[in-house]
Amino acid sequence: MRLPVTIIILILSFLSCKEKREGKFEHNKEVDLARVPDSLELVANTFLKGDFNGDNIIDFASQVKNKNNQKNGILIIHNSENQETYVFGAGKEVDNMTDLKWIEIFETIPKGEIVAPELVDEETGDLLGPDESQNFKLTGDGIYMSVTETHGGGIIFWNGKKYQWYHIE
Ligand SMILES: [Ca+2]
Repeated sequence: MRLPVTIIILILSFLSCKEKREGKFEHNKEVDLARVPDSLELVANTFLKGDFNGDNIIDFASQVKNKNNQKNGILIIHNSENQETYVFGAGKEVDNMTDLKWIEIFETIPKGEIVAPELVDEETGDLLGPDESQNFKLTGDGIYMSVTETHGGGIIFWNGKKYQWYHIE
């Protein structure tokens, strides 16, 4: 009795595999790293998985180094049909920085958390605490980065249309 059941299960799983393979795009598939721009190389052991754009499909992020200018940054690749890629730093400006070589802590912040940027006194440069008027409840997982010693850093998060940066202390 066991054998026929096993065979049926095998046939069913074969059929479902076939369906997926013929489908236009497999959402369970890993992001295709051939999408990494030629100018960038991935920094080892800095990969992050998370649903950064909030569509319930796990995306890819990593620290990267630009081979042309040696500047570091962040690469995000959406696990979607078009595998959209986004680069911050590595020569591209984000919050007046083009090099994110200072990152030591690099991790995800779960969607649903509320984030706010640090309020900085424009004249004195004093840190005044989180600006709660800009509170944002993350709709996708955020990417948090900072320097270990000073805790200065930021968050990159999807605001529904594009990625946004908040300075965090
Ligand atoms: Ca996603």
